[in-house]
Amino acid sequence: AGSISKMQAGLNAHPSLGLTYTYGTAGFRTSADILDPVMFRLGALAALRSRAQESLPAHISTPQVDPMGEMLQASWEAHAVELANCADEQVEATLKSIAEREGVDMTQQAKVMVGSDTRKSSPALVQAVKDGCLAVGAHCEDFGNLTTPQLHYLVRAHNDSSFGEPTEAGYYAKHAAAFKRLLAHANVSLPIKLKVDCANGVGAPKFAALLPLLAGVFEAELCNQGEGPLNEKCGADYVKVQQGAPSNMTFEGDERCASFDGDADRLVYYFQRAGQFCLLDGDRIASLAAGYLNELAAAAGLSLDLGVVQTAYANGGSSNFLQNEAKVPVAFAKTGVKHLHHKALDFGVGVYFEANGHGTVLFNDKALKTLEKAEYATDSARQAGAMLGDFVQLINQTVGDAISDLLMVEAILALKGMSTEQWAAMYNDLPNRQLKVKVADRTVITTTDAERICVTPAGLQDAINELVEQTPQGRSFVRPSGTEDVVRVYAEADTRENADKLAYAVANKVF
Ligand code: NG1
Repeated sequence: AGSISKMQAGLNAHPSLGLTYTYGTAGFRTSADILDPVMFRLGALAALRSRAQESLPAHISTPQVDPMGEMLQASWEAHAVELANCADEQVEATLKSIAEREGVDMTQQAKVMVGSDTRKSSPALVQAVKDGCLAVGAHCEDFGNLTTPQLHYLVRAHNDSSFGEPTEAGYYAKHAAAFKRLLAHANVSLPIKLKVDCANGVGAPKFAALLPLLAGVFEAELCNQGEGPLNEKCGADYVKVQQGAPSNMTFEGDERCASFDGDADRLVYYFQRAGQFCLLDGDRIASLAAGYLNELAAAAGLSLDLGVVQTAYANGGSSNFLQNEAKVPVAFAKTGVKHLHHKALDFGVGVYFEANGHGTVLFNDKALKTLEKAEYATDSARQAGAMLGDFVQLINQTVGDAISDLLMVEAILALKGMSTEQWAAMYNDLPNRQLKVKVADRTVITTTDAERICVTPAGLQDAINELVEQTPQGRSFVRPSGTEDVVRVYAEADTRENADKLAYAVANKVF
């Protein structure tokens, strides 16, 4: 009876608004004003998820996360949708039915870890999650403000002590130590200096908290630290889509700059070349990382089976460079990091990045065993092997992490003695254009082959093919967004003019 009254109290405090919610890419993506009842129910569902894994904590931020710090399993996404959309009177019965279907023992202890960002909506949403946990008798630990990847780290570290100390300080200590061990081998003048646009998000205070641990080795000047609205005219997405600098940031010459996005899971770099803005996106980061980790593996005499996973948005210049020049295998996955993450585990070392800067590098169990058991013939091979081990520590293996990815890029550039200019010269990007098209019902568009081919509506793919054929080095595709009510159009071609022309012509076919 006690738990029933707690549930009823929770439902009274977080009543249904009678709306229908859809699960987008890794979460319910809608206005915070209408998320209160959803977060209450997700609190209860996360407790069940935790119980399903024998008391391993699950966690919630808007993207829901599994106990090993990875994205929520698809079957549980369906449970989340069912629970978010049932009537208040059905919440308890729905939870019970999900528990039965998943074989969850409701008497098991449960723990849910929750984190939030700097938006004003956060405290109320966190309270709703806590009440949801309380309603089903689960313990909820509130970590306060965190970047999304930090919360993934904490969940993983909590469940796997070999991963790191399960505290925010543990996150900083682990990454700073690995970075400094790597930098000890670099022959560059220190400290390394960088300008970082923090998108007015939670990345600003969190990155600032790491910097003292890197004193003397690395310094960053932070911009857009929260003085304006989240992601407004700044942040990784703005910079990538506009192909221009964020506001409130000035830089000169070849000064190296980076942008996080609002929750610090995406990272892009940029600088100026002869007064021209020059973007180094997720494809560049993947190419840099794949090339260097392959060099280290060769120096260590190890065969680690490294490959890159990209999406249809990867610039054709990068795919061509990786496959034909760097001789790295490239696999394609659907948009959304959980698809890339999954595919990356097929490789020993799976480098996955979306062009927008969201990604990481995964070392699968086989590669980790190879590293662990390696016997080295020479000191330099042993050193290369140890450095690979330091990269395993430096890179957040749970999910794309702007802070950890930034340290990886800086370490590689320093170790290679490579300038920003040289990094940009690895290959040339094909000019490209992304457009959003509003349509009455975006679900009429369905795709196949990692979203590169349209299946429906009939005739659309033929129309795209025809336009592409008329365009030198043309490539274009359309797909419904998983996070916004729009259809996205992508086009690339030999010149900016042709890329724009192709994108607008394809967009016209979508209407
Ligand atoms: P949608 O809205 O499905 O295109 C966007 C990004 C994804 C991914 C998700 C989640 C593009 C073209 N799409 O998805 O790559 O990052 O948001 O953040 O950048």
